[in-house]
Amino acid sequence: MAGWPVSHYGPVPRFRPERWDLKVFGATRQARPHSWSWDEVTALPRVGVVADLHCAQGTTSTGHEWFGIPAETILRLAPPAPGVTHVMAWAEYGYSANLRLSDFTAPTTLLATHRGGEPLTAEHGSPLRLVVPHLYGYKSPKWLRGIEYLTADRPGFWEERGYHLIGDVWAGRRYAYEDDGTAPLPRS
Ligand SMILES: Nc1nc2c(c(=O)[nH]1)N[C@H]1C(S)=C(S)[C@@H](COP(=O)(O)O)O[C@H]1N2
Ligand SMILES: [Mo]
Repeated sequence: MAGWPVSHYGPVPRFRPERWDLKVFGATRQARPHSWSWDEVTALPRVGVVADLHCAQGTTSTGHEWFGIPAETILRLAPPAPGVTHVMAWAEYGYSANLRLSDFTAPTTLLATHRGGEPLTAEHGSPLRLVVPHLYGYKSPKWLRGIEYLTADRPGFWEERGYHLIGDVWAGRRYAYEDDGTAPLPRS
């Protein structure tokens, strides 16, 4: 798609609906995992959010009309245990991104199925990707498959490699070393 660069690590997975599920696991209130089939996911109410996508490596693409399930809905359907402070969003092939619970439940955080009125393309995360507009792109996993509830923060894929644990666009924090001291320094 013109004006929308593709950026990710590793191959683009193939979507097989019959083998696909979305799992919520970790510290759930009922101490058991929840899972949804693709049909169940697409039966959930969806909303639109217009937002830009800021890659921490410099490219910004603007004005995406995302359409998807508010992340808050997932929290309501699969409530977290009282001590949950963060989530790890898991994608195909083990890609992951940690988020504060408050970033995950922000009103503009979506589990997106569409962009610009069309289903997501494979390169951009089909069938489902997380969109967290106020954080850098590495916090918006494409090919989303799971949400793990955490009772303590833990670095995800890029965060383990020196990227910032929170990744706030407006604070300009891309790397752990740009921090104010609330996150560990990158390992060398
Ligand atoms: N599964 C997965 N999701 C990912 C990535 C990745 O490597 N793997 N890269 C992230 C990064 S760094 C960015 S900037 C955005 C880019 O999204 P786009 O290719 O749709 O523009 O995807 C994010 N989601
Ligand atoms: Mo990125």
